[in-house]
Amino acid sequence: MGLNIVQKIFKKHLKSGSIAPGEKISIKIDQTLTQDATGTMAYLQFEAIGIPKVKTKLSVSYVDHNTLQTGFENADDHRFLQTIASKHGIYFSRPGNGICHQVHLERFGRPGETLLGSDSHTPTQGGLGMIAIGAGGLDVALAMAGQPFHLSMPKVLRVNLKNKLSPWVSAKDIILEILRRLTVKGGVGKVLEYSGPGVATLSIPERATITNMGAELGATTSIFPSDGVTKEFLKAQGRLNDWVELGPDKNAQYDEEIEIDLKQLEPMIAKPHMPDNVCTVKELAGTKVHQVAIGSCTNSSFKDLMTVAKALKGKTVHPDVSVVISPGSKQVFKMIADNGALADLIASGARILESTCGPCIGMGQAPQTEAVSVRTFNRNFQGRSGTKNAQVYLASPEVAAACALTGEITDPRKLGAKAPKIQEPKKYLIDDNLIVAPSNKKIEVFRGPNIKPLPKSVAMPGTLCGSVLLKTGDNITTDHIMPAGAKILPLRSNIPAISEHVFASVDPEFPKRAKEKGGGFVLGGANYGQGSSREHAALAPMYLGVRAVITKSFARIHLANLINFGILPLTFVNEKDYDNVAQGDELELAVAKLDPPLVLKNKTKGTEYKVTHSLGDRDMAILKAGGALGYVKEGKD
Ligand code: MIC
Ligand code: SF4
Repeated sequence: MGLNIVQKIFKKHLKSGSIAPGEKISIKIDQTLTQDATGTMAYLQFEAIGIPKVKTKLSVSYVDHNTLQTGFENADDHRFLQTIASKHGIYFSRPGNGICHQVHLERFGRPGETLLGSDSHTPTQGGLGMIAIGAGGLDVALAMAGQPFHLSMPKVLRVNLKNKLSPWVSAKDIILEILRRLTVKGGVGKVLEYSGPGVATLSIPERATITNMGAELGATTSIFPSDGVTKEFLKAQGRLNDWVELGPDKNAQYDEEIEIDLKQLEPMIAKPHMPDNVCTVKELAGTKVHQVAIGSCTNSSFKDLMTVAKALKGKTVHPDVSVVISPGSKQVFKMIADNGALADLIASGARILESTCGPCIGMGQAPQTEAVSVRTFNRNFQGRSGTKNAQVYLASPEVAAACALTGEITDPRKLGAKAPKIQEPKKYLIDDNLIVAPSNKKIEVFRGPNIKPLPKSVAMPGTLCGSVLLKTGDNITTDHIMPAGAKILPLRSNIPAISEHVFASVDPEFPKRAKEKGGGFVLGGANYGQGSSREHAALAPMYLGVRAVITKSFARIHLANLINFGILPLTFVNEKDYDNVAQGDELELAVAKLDPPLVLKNKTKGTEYKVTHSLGDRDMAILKAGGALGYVKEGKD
C-alpha cells in the first residue's frame, strides 16, 4: 500500500509503535523551537534534566512575545534566554528579528524533517513539508535532551484543493472555510494533508497561513507537499540545499477526505469569539470598525504586507479606525522599507509596530471599549485582545485593508476589480545578523529576580479527595485558564506570582479558593484546554493544588501538559454525569490503580460516576511519579 506524506515522515522518524491511527507512538525530533513566553520554563526544565548540549540537529530560541518592557522582567528574561541558549548549543533569535514561525519559515524549516515547538502554531512549518508539532515546554526540553516525542498516531485527512483563488480572495479564506466546515474540534487526532491541483497555485507563505491556522482546528498538525514552489522559495532564501522533493505515493491511502474548490471561495471572516464562527464578509458588510490590526504569525509575510501597502497607497485610513501593523520578521520589515511600501503604509496613517506578536497576544494595542477590531490573526477568544468587551473578527489582509479604508466591514472586491498582484521575490533579503550562534566559551547564565525555581511536584497519593473548585462549560481555552496579555505575561518565569491569575477572566476568586481548600478538582465541558501550548495552564493549577481535571473531552496539547505536571485528566464515561456534579461538591477518587474506568464518588450528593481516560502505560507512570520531570529523572524515557 502506498504512503501519504504524513505516514512517510512518521515512518522515517518512528522510535516506537506503528503508524496505525490511534497507536501510541514516539518519534525522533530533528529540530526544536521555543519562544520567550514558554521558553524560560522550557530551559529551566532542560537545565533540570542535566544534559550539557542539545542533541537535536537544530534548536532555536526566539524572543517575540514578551517584548513590551514596562518593567525589568521581560528584559531580564531575554538576557536569561540568550545566555542559556549560548551555553547549551542553541541558536538565539534576538528581539526585533521577528515572530518565531515567520523567521523559522524563512531561515530554518526543512522539508521532510520533524520540528517540535513550545508554541501551538509550530505547524506553520508544515507549509514547507515538515511535520511540525506544538507541545508544552517540558516536551520540547525532553526533545532537546534527545528524547523521542510521544503522541498518538493521528489519522490523515486529505484536503483536496481544486482550481485557483479569485482576485481579492486569499489563503486565509481557505483556512477560514475549513474552520467553518470542521469547527475548532474538527481536527483533533488528525493531520491535514493538502493535495490536488490547487496546491501548486499557492506560495510558501500562503501555505504557511493555512498550516498555521490549522492549529485552531485542534489538529496535531497540517502539511503541504514539498514541490517546485518549495524549491523556488528555499532558493530565494539562499537555502536550495535544504530542499528535498516530497509527495504522497500514487496509491496513497487517507483516513478521511474533503474537497475545496478555490474558485468558489469568497472573502470570509470569523466572528467573535471563536475562530470557527465563520461567515462571508458580505454578510457583515456595513458593521462599523474601530481597529484594524495586521500582522501575527498567520498573516505578516512580505506578500501580506505588500498587499496591504498597495491597497492603502495614496489613501488615508478612515478617521475612526486605528490601524496597526506588525511585520512578521526583520526580513519582511527591511524589504518593505527598501522598496518604499513602508513609506506608503506610514503615509496612509497606519501605526507601525515592531516585528513581534504584539496585539495578537494582548501585548499592547488593546482596542477601545466595545470596539469592533478586525485582525489578520488566528485567535479571537474573548478578552485576548486586552479589552474584555471588544468584538474581535479574524480575516485576511485584503479584508483588513478594505476595512481600514472604509471604517466598516467591507468585502475587498469593493475596492475594484484589480486586486494587488504580488510576485514572490526571486531573492529574499538575507541577513542573519540578529541570530546569535551558540558559544564554545564558558557562559555564565544570567538570572534576574523574576526567574523563580521550578515548583516541585509530588507523587500521586492512593486517593484524591477535595471539592470541585470550578465548573466550566465547553471550549474553555488556555487563555481562560491562564490568561496572557501585557500584565500577566511578564510573570511566565515566576509560577507563584502567575498562579494568582489562574482563571482570572472566568472566576477571579479561583486562586484564593484553591489555596483555602488545599487544592481539589476542576470540572470542564468538551474540548477543554483548546488553543495555546502554554504549560502554565497546567503548571499554575498544579501549584494551586489541582490534582485532577474531569471533562467531556480535552484538547491535545493541554492534555499532554496536564500529564506532564501530574494532573490526572479524566472524562466522564457517561457525558450526562457532568450535569450531576456541581461546583463545591466534595469528591473522592481512588487512584492507587489507574486502569479505567475509575469510580468517582460524590460525597456531597451520595452518588458515584464512572470516569475514564486514554492514558498509555508511560502516561500513567508519569502521573504516578507526579510529572514528567520526576519520571525522566528516574532514568526513563
Ligand atoms: C498564543 O498564540 O496563544 C501563544 C501566546 O503564542 C501561545 C504560547 C504561549 O502562551 O506562550 C501558543 O500559541 O502556544
Ligand atoms: Fe505570537 Fe499570536 Fe502567533 Fe501566538 S498566534 S505565536 S501570540 S503571533
